[in-house]
Amino acid sequence: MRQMRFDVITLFPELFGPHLSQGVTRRAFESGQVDVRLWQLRDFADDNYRRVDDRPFGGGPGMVMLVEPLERALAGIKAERVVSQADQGEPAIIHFSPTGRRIDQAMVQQLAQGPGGVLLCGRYEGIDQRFLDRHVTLELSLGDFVLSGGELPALALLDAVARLQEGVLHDAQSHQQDSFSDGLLDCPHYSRPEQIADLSVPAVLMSGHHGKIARWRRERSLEITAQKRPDLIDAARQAGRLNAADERFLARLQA
Ligand code: 9WO
Repeated sequence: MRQMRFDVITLFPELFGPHLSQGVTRRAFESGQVDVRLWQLRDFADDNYRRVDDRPFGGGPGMVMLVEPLERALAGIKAERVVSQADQGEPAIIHFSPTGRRIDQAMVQQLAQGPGGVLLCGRYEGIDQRFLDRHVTLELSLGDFVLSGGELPALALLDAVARLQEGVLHDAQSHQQDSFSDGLLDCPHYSRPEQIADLSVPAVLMSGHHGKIARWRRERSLEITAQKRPDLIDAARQAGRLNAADERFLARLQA
C-alpha cells in the first residue's frame, strides 16, 4: 500500500484528535492510509518552562516562535521519516500563511498522490523568518484573512486530502461528481420530500431518465458557474474540459 504521512508541528495537538476521528475521512486516518503524526512543539524546548517563543527584536507586540525548538522538532521528524518514508525523497515542509499560494482542488489532488509532508502550524505573531527561509518549501493559504494559528488550515488540507483516498467516498463516481473535480461549480441537490411549500423538485430528477438527468445536472453546473465564477468557465475551456454540447448550452445562455 502506498504510504502517505503527514507530520504536524503544533502547540495544540489536541485540536486535531476530534477531526481525525469523525466523519467520512476517519477511515483514511484510522487505517493509516493517511498517517498523521502530531508533534507537540513544547517537547522540543530546551528549558524547564518549555518555552518556544520570545519577544521580537525591534520591539512591537506579541511573541515570535523560536528557531531552535522548531529545528529540533523537524530533525526528529526527518529521522523518523528516513525509516518510514524511505525512497520518498525530501518531504514538503508546508507553512500556512495568508502570504502563501491559495489552495485549490488541483493542488489537493497532487498532494493526495504524493508522500505527504510536514505541516507547520504557526501561532503568536509568527515564526522567526530564518526558520522559514531555511526549511519551508511551500507556503499555502486558505484565503485573504487572518487566523490565530495554522491549525485550522492544516486540518482543512488533511480533510481535503483524506476524502480523496480510496474507499472514503461512497462510490468511485463521487469524486468525478465533485464540485471542482472538472473545474465547474456543483449542481443543486434535492431529496425528500418532493414538495416544500411551493417549491418542488425539478421534474427531470423524478423521471428516471439517467441521460436527461446527467445533461440537466451538467447544464445547471455550467449555468451556475457562468453566473457566479465566469473565470472558472474560461479555465475549463482552456483546459479542454468543455465539450461541444457544453459550448452550445453556454452560447444559448449568452443569448
Ligand atoms: C499572518 C499574516 C497576516 C498578514 C499577512 C501575512 C501574514 N502571515 C501570517 C502568519 O504567517 N501568521 C502565523 C500563522 C502566525 C500567526 C497565525 N498564523 C496564521 C495563519 N494566521 N492566519 C493564517 C492563515 C493561514 C492560511 N490561510 C489563511 C490564514
